[in-house]
Amino acid sequence: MSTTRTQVAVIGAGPAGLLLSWSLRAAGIDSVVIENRSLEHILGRIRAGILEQCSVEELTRLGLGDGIAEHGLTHHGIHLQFDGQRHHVDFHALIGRTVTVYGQQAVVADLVRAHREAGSEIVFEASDVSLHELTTDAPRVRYVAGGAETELTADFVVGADGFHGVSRPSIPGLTTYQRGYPYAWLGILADVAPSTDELIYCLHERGFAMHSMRSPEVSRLYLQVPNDERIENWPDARIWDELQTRLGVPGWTLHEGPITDKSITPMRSFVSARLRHGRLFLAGDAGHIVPPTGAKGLNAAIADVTLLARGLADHYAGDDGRLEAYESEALGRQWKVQQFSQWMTELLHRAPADDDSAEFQYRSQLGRLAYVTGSRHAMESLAEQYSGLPL
Ligand code: RFL
Ligand code: PHB
Repeated sequence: MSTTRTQVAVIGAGPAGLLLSWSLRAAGIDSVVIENRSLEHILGRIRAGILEQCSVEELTRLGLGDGIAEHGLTHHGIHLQFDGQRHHVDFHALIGRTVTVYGQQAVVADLVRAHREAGSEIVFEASDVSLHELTTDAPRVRYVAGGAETELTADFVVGADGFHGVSRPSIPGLTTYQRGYPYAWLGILADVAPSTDELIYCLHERGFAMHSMRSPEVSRLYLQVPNDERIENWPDARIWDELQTRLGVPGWTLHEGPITDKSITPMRSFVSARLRHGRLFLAGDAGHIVPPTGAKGLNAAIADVTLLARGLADHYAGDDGRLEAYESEALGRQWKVQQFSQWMTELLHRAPADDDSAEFQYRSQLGRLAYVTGSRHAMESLAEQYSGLPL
């Protein structure tokens, strides 16, 4: 077994791990990123689409803003559609803030390019990753890469290995809080110009639908489907028919095009009661998951990493205050994000027909949507939360 050393061992090369390692490099701190999948796999993953204003500012501050400036689409608000009518909520007019459409895939590609140019150490296709001696001041990570077993000793280990990673299960006796939802999202990417200027979130009698986008040439659309739905039941023509039905309003056309990707994602709210165990810190989806309706998962990962990078930089400068505060600050922020994501989700999804309060809930949701789109205070609150809490 070979042995090696770094200051911070980062588990996972998703947006959280790659950004943390990049931030640490900017602060003169060494790190090694250990990822169990291949580079091609992480570059091919299609996920989030919306960056909050603070996320854009943080990425730009770290020298990662060129792609966003060139290809990001600045949106001043969103459309909320219900009862066959579309209402625009103008965040910029309400509170002077915006969001940016820029795919997580592009964020990851920008990070990989920057790391490559800087010569960062990222180990891909590492297997058997395990964490050891986390409550000592010399925690270790063992893994196998290229057939060789390595033990990496560090000052700190950061678990940025997503919901299914090894880091969170390495915390003994951990309490977690969670809830599931009785529906899932069927998402497609299509080679067709978006039919809308800004995102449409729609509650229809037949369920939620959303029109998002990736670029002026590529649309991203979602449909609420039952939890146990199989993708084989959704040939392309059925997907477009259902999108036409749910999103259609008089005088507007949803343009169809070739579907290049389709997948079904279950929904979950999840928070780990702890984000720290000795010298292990959790960041991003490793510590919490939100349903995607509020567009918060990627942004929460960026927020965690921003807080953690500040704490680690201060630690190496001799001040542990912000590192000690990381867990409570990140969790405090996360619970605000959780309640918003849950609120958006329950506002816009149709309860399943076998729920005997489904019809009551639907009408109550329509009332809530009518209130939100009719009240400046409610729209300001939505705008403030959707465009992102300050970092
Ligand atoms: P990731 O992206 O899951 O990365 C974790 C990395 O760790 C690796 N890994 C391991 N590495 C080493 N050893 C192990 N044992 C490992 N186990 C796992 C994995 O291979 C992976 O590379 O977590 P991270 O970095 O915390 O980032 C979180 C975001 O990916 C996630 O929150 C968002 O994608 C959520 N999300 C959205 N967030 C937004 O902010 N805005 C959105 O519009 C938005 N839309 C979405 C979404 C997520 C979706 N899905 C598919 C879950 C839409 C969808 C459909
Ligand atoms: C996306 O474009 O993939 C997207 C946008 C907004 C959401 C979720 C996903 O709330």
